[in-house]
Amino acid sequence: MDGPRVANVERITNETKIGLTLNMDSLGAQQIAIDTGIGFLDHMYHALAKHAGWSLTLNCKGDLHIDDHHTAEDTAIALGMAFKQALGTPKGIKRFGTAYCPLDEALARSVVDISGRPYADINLDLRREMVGTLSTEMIPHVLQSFAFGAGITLHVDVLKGKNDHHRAEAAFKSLAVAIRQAVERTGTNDVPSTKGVL
Ligand SMILES: [Mn+2]
Repeated sequence: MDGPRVANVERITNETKIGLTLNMDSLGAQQIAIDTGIGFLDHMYHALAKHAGWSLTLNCKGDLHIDDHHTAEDTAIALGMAFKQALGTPKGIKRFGTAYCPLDEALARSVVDISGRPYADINLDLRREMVGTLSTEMIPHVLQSFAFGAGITLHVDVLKGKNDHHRAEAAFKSLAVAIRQAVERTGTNDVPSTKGVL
């Protein structure tokens, strides 16, 4: 049995100062503490970590006096970097993951491929300008930035739902469950690619 897949990331720019620790194998003993200064973003990262089976601490001091853009984008990049770092060489994992998650009337679908090729197609169709203090336009951007930081292929579609809080949260939950499936260990040392490398 291999040890837990962990990463520590510190990412400091003139716009944001981020500290992050990730343990992808802590189901049953999860510790999650998120503080980005944007409540709804914290809620989304918490949902992602919880349903992916991660322990995650994420602190960000960002330039929120400007707006939410840098904080939302940079935390997503840092989380993607941590994911990539924790996973290491993608061997002995399932590679693909698909999940549907409902939240009341909302229904979201996420499909991931731990491909090493960053790609994101995100369709949330959010209608409000803001959810809490997070601009809704940043929500698909967060998912895209995570995918690019992680180097994964990600398709997220919200298929139904009238409430934007529900639509967004269902999207993050479905991403979490799809990722949990994709990174699940197969018990082999196989590289899941016909190319022999990912
Ligand atoms: Mn909620």
